[in-house]
Amino acid sequence: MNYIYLEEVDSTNKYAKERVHDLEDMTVVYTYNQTAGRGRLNRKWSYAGTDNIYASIVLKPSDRMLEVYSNLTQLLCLVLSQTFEEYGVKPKIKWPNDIQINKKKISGILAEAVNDGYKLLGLVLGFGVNLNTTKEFLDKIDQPATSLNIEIGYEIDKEEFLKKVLNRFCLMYNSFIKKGFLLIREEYKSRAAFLSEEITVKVFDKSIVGKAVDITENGALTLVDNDNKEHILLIGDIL
Ligand code: BT5
Repeated sequence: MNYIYLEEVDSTNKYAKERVHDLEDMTVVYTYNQTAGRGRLNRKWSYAGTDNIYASIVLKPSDRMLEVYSNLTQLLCLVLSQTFEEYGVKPKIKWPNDIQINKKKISGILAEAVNDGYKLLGLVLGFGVNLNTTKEFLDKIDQPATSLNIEIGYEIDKEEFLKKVLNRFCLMYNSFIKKGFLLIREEYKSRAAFLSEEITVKVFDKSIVGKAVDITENGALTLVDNDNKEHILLIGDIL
């Protein structure tokens, strides 16, 4: 892995996307001062202070987009969950891209692809993790949120946490690209929040209500609505 540390940046994802041509495969861009962090669909990732993680992994697996690349978010969700577990907590994955502890968001992932026509220039897998922050900060977020220090009661070494995540990711990455989501399906499902629960999923401007029954071989969420109709969702937000 190559490391690029930035003293301050607006967004590590934006930085990596703009320089994707020049960055090598398996490069991590990270900072402890991210001034304009981004979430999905133009949402924001709020800055929790210098003792938290703001990082983006640049990947260049091939020059065309394959379906398995869209599952890399889920691989990183699992890797982050397993890392949290090393600290004795029980994280849950809120499909498709959040990690929660005690039903509060502690980490989010933003996966983006950079293309030139049909050519894939690279993938940027960004993640933010709240490791050391305050209740005052978390209370200002517009959904329940938490931080590892608050969950376990002591300060977390951010460099060590980041290294653990990247080591785990590297160990699984090559076989994941070959074997796909199936490689981690059971591990992912065992940590998935909401399975067998009644939920509402927002897909763009449409809402679907139903029971979450499964995560498919491709990492899609299967929902069965009240008319017994099955919906297989590749994107969306569980409300
Ligand atoms: C995400 O989007 O959760 C993806 C977040 C990715 C952030 C990383 S940081 C490094 C890299 N560079 C970037 O610019 N971004 C990536 P989404 O699922 O859309 O969730 C966004 C929502 O999460 C917001 O609307 C808030 O409700 C909530 N949120 C924002 N900041 C938070 C925080 N620090 N902790 C917990 N929740 C937060």
